[in-house]
Amino acid sequence: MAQKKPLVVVTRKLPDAIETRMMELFETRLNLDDHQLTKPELIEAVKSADVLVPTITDRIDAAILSQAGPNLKLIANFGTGVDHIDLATARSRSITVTNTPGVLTEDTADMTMALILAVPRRLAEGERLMRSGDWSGWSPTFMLGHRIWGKRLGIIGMGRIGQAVARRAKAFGMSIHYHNRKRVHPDIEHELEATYWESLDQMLARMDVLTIHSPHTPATFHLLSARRLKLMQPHSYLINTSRGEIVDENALTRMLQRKEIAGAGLDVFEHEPAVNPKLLELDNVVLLPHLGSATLEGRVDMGEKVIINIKTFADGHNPPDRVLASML
Ligand code: 8YV
Repeated sequence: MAQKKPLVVVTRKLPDAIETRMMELFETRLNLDDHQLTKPELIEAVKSADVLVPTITDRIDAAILSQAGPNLKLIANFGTGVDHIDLATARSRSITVTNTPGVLTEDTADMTMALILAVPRRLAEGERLMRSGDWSGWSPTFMLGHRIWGKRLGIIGMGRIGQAVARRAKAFGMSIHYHNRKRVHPDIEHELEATYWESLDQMLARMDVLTIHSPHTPATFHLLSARRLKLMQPHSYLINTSRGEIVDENALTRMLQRKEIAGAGLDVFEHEPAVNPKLLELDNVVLLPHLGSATLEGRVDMGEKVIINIKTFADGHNPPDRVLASML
């Protein structure tokens, strides 16, 4: 007898190829106009779905999960970070959670490298000047930035994305330093010629550029607190393509305003999509609207992973990308 197809509720618009395939495989409910689901809509989704496919824009907290219907057995997140999902409550309700690791590593590392170049070389500032029509011409001391070749890059979080950034930065002549909960394998340290800093505080005080690649967990919330940010040198830059909550955005903004650090490249914000309005007034920052993994190829790969996770689960097997709270 043919198995009943699971009802899969997708909260945001996904690439066409992914939505088409999902509709072939599952009973799929799409979000055609791509609006962010309201709380009542999210509750209605968890009440009826067998599988929920959320994204970072959906807060799947205990209150939402307490409304889940008996059929909801899988949350197949479209994205790697799962800080918007209450994993403990999901587990207590026997709901499996999966994510999409690996496929957005290179795209996110590319965007990080773009910011590592853009901020010290004043790329966005120069572009704004050109569009303003106010460029009066070249001069030897005009709009000087800073060289990145030969500088020290401090990577906070040396997982897949941190290592992919390190490879790129090494090719640009930067020396690689990192802080991680665990020291990485000696072969990786050797390949990247990377120096491990057990003490984040000590690393912060000695780097020219810092870049964050940790997940957002209770342990990393405001990891870069006002106190830690103050350890950075005045000529140094901060890049963040991970999660805004890891940095105290108000403290960072104050330091940028006072030129206590030289600049920042931010793709993520503490209260997305809101941005501290004072950041918008500053020239020494490059701000991007969470574009780290925003390539068509990456989003299709993420969708493929979601499909594989759902299909494997529906066929009665353990999906490949299960997220366990203990992994974070
Ligand atoms: C995605 C991300 O855009 O996968 C992640 O963790 O931060 C992003 O690159 C987003 O999370 C999709 O839900």
